[in-house]
Amino acid sequence: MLEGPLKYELLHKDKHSNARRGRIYTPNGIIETPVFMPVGTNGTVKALKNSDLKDIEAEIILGNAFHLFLRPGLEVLKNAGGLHKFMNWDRPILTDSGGFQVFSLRDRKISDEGVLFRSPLDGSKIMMTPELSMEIQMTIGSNIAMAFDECVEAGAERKYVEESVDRTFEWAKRSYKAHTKKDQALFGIVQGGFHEDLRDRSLKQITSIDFDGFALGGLSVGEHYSETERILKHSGPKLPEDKPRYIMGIGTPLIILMSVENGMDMFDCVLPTRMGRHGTAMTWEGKVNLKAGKWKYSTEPIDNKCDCYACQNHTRGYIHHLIRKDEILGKILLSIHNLRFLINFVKEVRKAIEEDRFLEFKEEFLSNPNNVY
Ligand code: PRF
Ligand code: ZN
Repeated sequence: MLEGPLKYELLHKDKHSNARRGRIYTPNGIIETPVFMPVGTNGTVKALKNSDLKDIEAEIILGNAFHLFLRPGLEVLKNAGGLHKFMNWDRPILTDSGGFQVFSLRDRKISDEGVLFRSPLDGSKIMMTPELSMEIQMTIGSNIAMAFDECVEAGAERKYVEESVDRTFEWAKRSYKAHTKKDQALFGIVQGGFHEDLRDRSLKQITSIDFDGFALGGLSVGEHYSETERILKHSGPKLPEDKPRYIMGIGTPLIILMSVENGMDMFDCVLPTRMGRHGTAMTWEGKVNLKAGKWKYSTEPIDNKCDCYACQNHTRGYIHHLIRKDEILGKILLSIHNLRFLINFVKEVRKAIEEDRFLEFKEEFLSNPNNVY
C-alpha cells in the first residue's frame, strides 16, 4: 500500500553509466521510469483526446499553474473538484509552478517577494508568489506539484545567477511551508545557470529540504547542447538517489539520452506536439518534414517501426496532403505519432538499462546523424 503521495522504487542501475530504471507509485497509478511526460499546459495535451493519450500509453501528463490560474481560474477548478475531474483524466498529473512562464513575460518585475506581472488577459497586476503558486497547485490537485523557482536565461551574468540561486532557495522554503496538501507530492528545483559552483550551491540548498523529488531547472534555455550536457554530468549524479529526478522542459531524443546517462528519470517537452502541428514527424531515422513535396505520392507510413494510430492507418502522402491543406487531422495524426514515438523511444531506453546496454543503445541510435537534434 502507498503511504503518502508518492513512492520511488529504484529497480536497476545500468552497470556502465548512471542510467537507472525505476518506478513511481502515486494514488492515480504507477509510472515506470525513465518516463516521457506529454505537456498539457491548459488541461489538454494539444490535439489529443484522453482516449488517444491512453492509446499511446501516456503514464503522466503535465499541467501548468500559471496558465490554469489565468484560465479557467481557481473558482472553476475548485468547483470541478480539481483538474483530474475537470478534464476527466484519472492517471497522474504533474503541474509546473508557473515560475518559468511568468519569467518569459516581457512586462514583469522580480523581487524577493515574488514576480509582479500584468495579466495577459486584462492587463491587471498580479503578484505570483511561492504561496500563490502552492494555492493554485493544491486547487488543481495534481499528484506532483513543483516549487516556485527562478529560471534565468542562458546569457545571464554570474552575479545575477548567484542572487537568483539564493532567491530560489528562499522561495523553495516558502513553497515547502505553504504546501499543506498531504496527498500531493512536492518537488524542489535546482538552478544555478551554467556555473558548476552555483549548481552545487543550489543543489545543496534545495536538497536540504525534505522534498519528494528533485528537478534540474534552467537547462535547455537556448544554450548549445554541449553546455546542457556539462551541467547534467556535473549535477545529475549528485541528486539524492532515493527520490525521482526530473529535468524540466527537455524532449529531443539526444538530450533525453544525455539525461538518462546522468541519472535523470523524468522529461517533458512541448516539442513533439509543437513539431507535429507544424508538419514535422520524429522517427527512428530522424526528423521528417512531411510538408516537403517529395512525400506527395508516398504510400509509406510515417515510420514503419511505429505502432501508433497514424502509422497503422495512414500514409505519408495522405498526411502531406492534410498538412498542405492545413487540415486539423494532419496536426492530430502527427501529434499522436510524435508522442508515441517518444514514449516508445523511452521504452527502448528502459529495456536497454535493464540489460546493462544503455551506452550501446545510445551509440547505436546516435550513430545516425539524423537522430542528433
Ligand atoms: N523551472 C520551471 N519550469 C521549467 C523550467 C525551469 O527552470 C524549464 C527550463 N528548461 C522548463 N520548465 N519551474
Ligand atoms: Zn506512428
